[in-house]
Amino acid sequence: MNNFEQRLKDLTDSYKELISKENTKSALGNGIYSRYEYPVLTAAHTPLNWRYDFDPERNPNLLERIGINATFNAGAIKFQNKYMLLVRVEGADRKSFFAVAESPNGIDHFTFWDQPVILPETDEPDTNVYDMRIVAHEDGWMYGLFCTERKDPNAPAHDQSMAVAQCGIVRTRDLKTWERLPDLKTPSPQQRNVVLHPEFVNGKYAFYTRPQDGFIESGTGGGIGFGLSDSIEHAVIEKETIVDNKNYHTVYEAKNGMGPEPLKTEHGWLFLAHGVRNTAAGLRYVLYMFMTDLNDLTKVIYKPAGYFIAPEGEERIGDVSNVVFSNGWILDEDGTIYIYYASSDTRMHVATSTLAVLLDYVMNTPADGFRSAASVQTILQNIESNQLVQKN
Ligand code: M1P
Repeated sequence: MNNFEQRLKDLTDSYKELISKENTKSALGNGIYSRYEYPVLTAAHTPLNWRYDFDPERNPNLLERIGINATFNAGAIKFQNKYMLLVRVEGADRKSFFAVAESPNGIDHFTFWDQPVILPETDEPDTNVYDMRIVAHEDGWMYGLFCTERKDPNAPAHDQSMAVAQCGIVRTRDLKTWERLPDLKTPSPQQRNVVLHPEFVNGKYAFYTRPQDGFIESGTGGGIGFGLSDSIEHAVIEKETIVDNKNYHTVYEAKNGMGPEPLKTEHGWLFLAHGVRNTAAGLRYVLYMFMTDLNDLTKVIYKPAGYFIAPEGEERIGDVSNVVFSNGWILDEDGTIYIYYASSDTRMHVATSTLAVLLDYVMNTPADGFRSAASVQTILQNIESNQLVQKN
């Protein structure tokens, strides 16, 4: 075997071993969800065919010609009985694109489809696209809402990072062919983390938004907003109502944003979101949960204090360290919930729970008292009720 053939064999063997690795639940957790030992997707999971030119004449040293940097922030949907992730794949050139990876069981054996999603563009080409939320709407389509980023036309020549983020919209019936619709229009100068509500509300399409003034800073905006549009083909929101605001001295002090689409339960709509606070080490992103009223989507009725998932162990390290981010989850017929989350803008993980357990968590975890003394009171009450339990 010559060097080319040997290297090809080594690459292929190592790729096959990676994608056939079984995932196992991590040891005793907090009872609310279980983490898994391995990430479900990394850059190394992307097909060799995307990265290598296999022609020995053109690529005698079998070099990687197209580098992939990360696989993260994936939308999720169950389709044709498979667990599908709409993955944000980021190349070494920093450009993100979408690709479908499927698994038979939701926790391992995730395999990318042969080619990335071919995303149609509007008249204004996207510079970068990322973080798709894929939602099966009651109108029969699957919609993908994502962030489309373009250079700010008002940026001075010395500033090459000023950008405008808006919400792009595509729809599909098979995850293969995608129809691009015009970008969402809202009163806010910038939008990220926009999610489509799965049902009509008063006969209109309902969106969760995240109004923000600048590309990174939410400024006077921030908070998870809500708005209605008559049409999805020309989606326009005239008025955004804040459902869940950023708040001083909480894990969502600097900004927050929607995760995946909310899940309908008998008690209310269940939400997973991310909260951001600033630290000396930079921004820290965690996930938190809340529930809104079944009939009034803008009314929060339960909200546990603090975070639901925070970065742990190797999750803390990556391209943008100290970040967990989720824009996809799947509720199975048996009540299992697969929460797909990315760590540090680098790789994808899964955590599993059940609807019953998450309802217990959201409805029975103490709310934030917003002061240290209130937190101590909550612990004292717990100690007192435990003493009663131990006496009986
Ligand atoms: O780097 C962390 C995250 O930052 C942004 O999220 P947000 O708009 O809430 O600040 C997004 O770019 C997201 O993709 C990224 O994971």
